Amino acid sequence: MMIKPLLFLLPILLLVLFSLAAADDDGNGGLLINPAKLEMFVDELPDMPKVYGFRLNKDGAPAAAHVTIGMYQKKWKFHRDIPPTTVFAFGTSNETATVPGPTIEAVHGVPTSVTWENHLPSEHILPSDPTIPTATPKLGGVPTVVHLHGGIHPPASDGHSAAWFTSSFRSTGPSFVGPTSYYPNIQDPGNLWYHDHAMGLTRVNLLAGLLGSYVIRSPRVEDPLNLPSGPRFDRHLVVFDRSFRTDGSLFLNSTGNNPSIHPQWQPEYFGDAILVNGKAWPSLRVARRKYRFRIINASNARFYRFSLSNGLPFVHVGSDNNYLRRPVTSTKFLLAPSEIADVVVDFSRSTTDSAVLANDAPYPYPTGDPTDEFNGKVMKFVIRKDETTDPSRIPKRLMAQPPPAAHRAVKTRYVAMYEFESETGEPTHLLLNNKTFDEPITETPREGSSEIWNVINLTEDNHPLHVHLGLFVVLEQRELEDPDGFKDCMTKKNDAVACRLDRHATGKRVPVPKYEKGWKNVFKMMPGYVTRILVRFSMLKTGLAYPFDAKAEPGYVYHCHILDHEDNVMMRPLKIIA
Ligand SMILES: *[C@@H]1O[C@H](CO)[C@@H](O)[C@H](O)[C@H]1NC(C)=O
Ligand SMILES: *[C@@H]1O[C@H](CO)[C@@H](O)[C@H](O)[C@H]1NC(C)=O
Ligand SMILES: *[C@@H]1O[C@H](CO)[C@@H](O)[C@H](O)[C@H]1NC(C)=O
Ligand SMILES: *[C@@H]1O[C@H](CO)[C@@H](O)[C@H](O)[C@H]1NC(C)=O
Ligand SMILES: CC(=O)N[C@H]1CO[C@H](CO)[C@@H](O)[C@@H]1O
Ligand SMILES: [Cu+2]
Repeated sequence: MMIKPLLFLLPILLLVLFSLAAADDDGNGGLLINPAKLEMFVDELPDMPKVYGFRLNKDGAPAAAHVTIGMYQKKWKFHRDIPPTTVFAFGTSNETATVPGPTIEAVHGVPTSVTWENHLPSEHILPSDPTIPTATPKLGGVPTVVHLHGGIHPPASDGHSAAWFTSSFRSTGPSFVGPTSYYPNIQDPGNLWYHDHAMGLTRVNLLAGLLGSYVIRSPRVEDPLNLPSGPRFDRHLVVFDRSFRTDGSLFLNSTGNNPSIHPQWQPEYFGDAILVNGKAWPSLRVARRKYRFRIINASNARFYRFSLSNGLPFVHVGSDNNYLRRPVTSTKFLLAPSEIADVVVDFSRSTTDSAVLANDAPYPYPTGDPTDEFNGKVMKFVIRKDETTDPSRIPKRLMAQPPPAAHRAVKTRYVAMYEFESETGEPTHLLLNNKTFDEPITETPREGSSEIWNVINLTEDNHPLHVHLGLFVVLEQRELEDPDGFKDCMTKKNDAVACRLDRHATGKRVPVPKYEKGWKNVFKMMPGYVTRILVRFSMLKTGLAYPFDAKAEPGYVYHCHILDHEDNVMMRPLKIIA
C-alpha cells in the first residue's frame, strides 16, 4: 500500500533533480539559478521607504528641506528562495537602505537639496570593462554620481558623468562640483527617478541597485483631479530584470561578446528574473477599486509590452514626467528603459479574482527573442472579493499642456545612431553622429529656444533617446526609403543633409501612440526610421528661461538609455548657451 504513493512521487523527484541540473554554468565555476526553480508570486510587493524632500512649517505649509542619502553595500532578499544578494543600495542609513532606493517625495515649487554620500567599499561587486571610456579613480573605490532623470535643475546638480566621486570623496572626476545637488522642483508635477550616471559604469552601478523613484506633487492642481491617491492606492512599480547565481549573487557575464576588443562589455544586458520593487514576480492584494500605478522601467536594456491577463485596460494619465491633456486607454503598451508610464487600473471591473501583469516584448527589441514563461510575467494582482467604496475618478481633462509650436523652432539638428561591428559581426560600440563623448561639443541650444532634432536610427535596435534638461514632443516617425543606400552614404559622409535625408525620409509614417503624445524626456527611436522631435530648452508653461544658470559648467548630456549603449558610448555633451 505504501509503494504506490512513492512511485507517484518519483517523477516529481526526477523533475526537481533535473531542474537543479539544468542550471547554467556562469563561465567561472558558479551556477546560475534556473528561473523555473523560482516559484512566482510568493513574495509580497514591497513599498519602498519614503524620504520627504520638504518639511512642514508651523502653519502646515511645505518648505525647503535638505536630506542626506547614502550608497551602501549590503544584502537584499530578491525572492523567498534566492539566498541574500550583495547589492549597492540607497538609503538614509545602512540599515534602511533598499533596492530600489527610497522614494523621494517633493512638492512643486519647494526646493529639495540632497547630499549624496558614497559609502561603498574599494571593490565593485560586478565586473566592468576598462577598454570603454570609464571613470578610473587613482585610489580605488567605486565611482558614482547621481542623476535625477527628468529633473529640470542646474548643470552642477545634473549628475554629469564626469562628476563622479568615490567613498569619502577620496577620488573625484574632472567635472566634480560638490556632494550636494539642488533640485528646485519648479516643473510640473510628475514622475522622475534617480540613478547612478558614472562614466562607463552606469550599467553596472544600476545592476548593483543604485536607482530609486522621485515624485513631484502639486496638491493645489492634483487634488481637484481626484485620481486614486494616498499610499495604498497610488503606488510606484519599479521594474527591472536580473540574473542570479545559486549563492544569491548577481550575475553579469564577465566575458564580452568581442573579448579581444572589449574583455567584458556586451551590447545588452538581459536578466532571467523580472523584479518589481526589488522582488522577483511579486504579488499585490488589491481591492475592487481604482489604483494608480507609476511604472518605471529601470531595466538596462529590456523593453516591456505590458498587458493584464484578464484584459483590464490601463488608463494613461501621464507620460514620463508630465500629465497628458486627457486620459488615454490602452490594453497593451510598450515601455522602453527609463520610460515611465502613469496609469490607472480599475479592478472593480475585473471578472476574475486575480490578474497577471504580463510582458510580451521581444528582446532585444524589436527583432530579438520572444518572451518565455518567465520573462513574460511581471507580477500578480490578487483581487479581493469584497466591494469597496471608491471616491476617486478619472476626469475627462487632466492638465493643459502647451502645444509643441514647431514653427518657432530656431534650429534643426541631426542625430544619427550608428552601431559598429567586429569582423565576426558582433557589436563593438555605438555612437551618436560618429562622435565619442570626449569630442568637442556640437549640441549647443540657446536658452529659452526650441529646436527640431531629426534622430536617424541606422542600427537594428530600438534606442530610447533621453535628453537631459529639455522636454520634447514627438512630431513624426517616418521610415527611411532605401535605408541601405542612405546608410551607405552616411557611413562615408556622416552628414544627413549631404546624404539627402529629405529624399530618404519619405517612407511609411507610423503614428505616435496617443499615450505618448505629450511632453516627454525619453522616446523610442525605431530602427530604419527618422524620428522628428521638437525639443524645448525653456520652462514649459511660460516659455521663459530657467530660473537658474543653465549655461554653467559642466553642462548636460543626451544619450541612449540602454545603459550598455550609453556606457560605450552612445552619449554626447549638451551645452546651453545664451
Ligand atoms: C552596512 O551593513 C552591512 C551589513 O548589513 C555591513 O557589512 C557593511 O559594512 C555596512 N556598511 C557600512 C558603510 O557601514
Ligand atoms: C557569456 O558571454 C560569452 C560571450 O558572449 C558567451 O559565450 C557565454 O555563453 C556567456 N555566458 C553565459 C553564462 O551567458
Ligand atoms: C525598460 O527600459 C529599458 C532601457 O531603457 C528597455 O530596454 C526596456 O525595454 C524597458 N522595459 C520596459 C518594461 O519598459
Ligand atoms: C567616423 O569616425 C571614425 C573615427 O574617428 C573615422 O575614422 C571615420 O572617418 C568617421 N566616419 C565618417 C563618415 O565621418
Ligand atoms: C531592423 C531594421 O529595420 N533595420 C534597418 C535599420 O536601418 C538600417 C539603415 O537605416 C537598415 O539598413 C536596416 O535594415
Ligand atoms: Cu541604444
